[in-house]
Amino acid sequence: MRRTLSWIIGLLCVFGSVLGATAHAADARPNVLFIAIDDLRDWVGFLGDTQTKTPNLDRLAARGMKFTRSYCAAPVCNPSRTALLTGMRPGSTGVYNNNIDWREVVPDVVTLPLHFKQNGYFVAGAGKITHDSFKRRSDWEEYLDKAGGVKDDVGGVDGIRFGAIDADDDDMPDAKSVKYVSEYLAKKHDKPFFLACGFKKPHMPFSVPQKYFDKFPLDRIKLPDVKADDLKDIPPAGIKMAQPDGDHAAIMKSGRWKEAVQAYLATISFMDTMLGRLIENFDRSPHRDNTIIVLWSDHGWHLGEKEHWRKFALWEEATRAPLIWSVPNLTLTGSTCERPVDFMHIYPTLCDLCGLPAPKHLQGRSIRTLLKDPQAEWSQPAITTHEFKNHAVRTERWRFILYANGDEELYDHDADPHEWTNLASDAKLATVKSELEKLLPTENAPPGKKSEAEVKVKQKAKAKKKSP
Ligand SMILES: [Ca+2]
Ligand SMILES: [Ca+2]
Repeated sequence: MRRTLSWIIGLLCVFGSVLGATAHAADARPNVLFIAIDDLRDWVGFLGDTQTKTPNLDRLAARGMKFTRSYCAAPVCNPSRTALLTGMRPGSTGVYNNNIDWREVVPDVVTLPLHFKQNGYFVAGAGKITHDSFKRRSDWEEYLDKAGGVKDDVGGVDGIRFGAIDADDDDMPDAKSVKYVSEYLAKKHDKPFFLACGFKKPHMPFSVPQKYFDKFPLDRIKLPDVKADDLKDIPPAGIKMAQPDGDHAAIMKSGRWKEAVQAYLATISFMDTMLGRLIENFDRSPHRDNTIIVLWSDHGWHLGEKEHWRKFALWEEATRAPLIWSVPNLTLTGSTCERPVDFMHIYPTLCDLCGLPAPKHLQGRSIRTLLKDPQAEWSQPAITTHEFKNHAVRTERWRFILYANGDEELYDHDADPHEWTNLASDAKLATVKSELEKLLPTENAPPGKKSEAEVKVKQKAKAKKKSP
């Protein structure tokens, strides 16, 4: 009898501790602060740019791990964000541009925030996380839907919009997003959270209060390094992406290149200031020691390199985008990882770090080993896709671009960090090229149906431009 009793008590104890451990483990899961930035290229101090002013990004990079070779999956807002948030590449979904509604193409996909919600996290966000036209509110428990705004389209050169505005920091949508997220951070919570803060700047218009322009006097602005005949060795498919007769021709004609560069720098500085507010509030919060921070920008930006402006291309300027990870008890302070990564890793890595199962449809891999040891073995390249069947692959040394029509570009970053000399026709590099080609995605889904709402928005904008 006594033995039976002690056996029962023993069993109860085991049961109790299992239950207790489960409850305890659930409580101990880390929170996630997910920070998305719109159109921020590699003009940040922590990647070596000396003209930009990004003290807060630099400080955040210094507390965790910065990546020197981080690339978007697509150099356009909607396909980049769709790939990151669904875990599927553009070639798998057919979401190649801003006019394709991912919600219609992959309606049942479990996105990153939805996955966290389904696994017991409180999931909330503010600002731009998905492309603005294609929000899916049901993925979130709470979302700051309307951050309001100021009239900020004050001029520019054709499609390149920039100019100082008469506004206070607090009037800007990014300030409202930061406030919303900070208020959540200030409180204690029963459940772990996944909290997203999507900055809208430095996306165009490059329009922020005058004080940010004043930090960059026009007579001291340094234009990007460009090679005058850089397009000479670029095949027709590349020229078509560069569109030298478009934005660049207009900027050159206007004589306002330096002003545009100044405005982009001012807009980055504004965004950095807002990030500073967020991190300051985070550090004061009760969550600072148990929260993973991941910060990424959805793609890069050209400001005249290859006579190209904006994103929409497969070169370094359009595809390289800042990436920072800060993971408690994992990333070393001030560490740097030089392995090439694209943003397909973010979804599986967050699952891995938070103890969530990784959904089967995810195409990237967790980078936990790199977060622990930035020099760890890593065989994956970074891959970027722009429009149907145009791909770029980036390894530590090379960039290889293969366009849908078979045109090619090959750059050796050891010798040519600006990608000025296309080596694709160099017979000595034929093997290098074919090895790189093997790394490209083989799946090339036809483009998804264009969203009617987006087509209408475009038509309206066109009509507006034509009328005086
Ligand atoms: Ca963007
Ligand atoms: Ca060239």
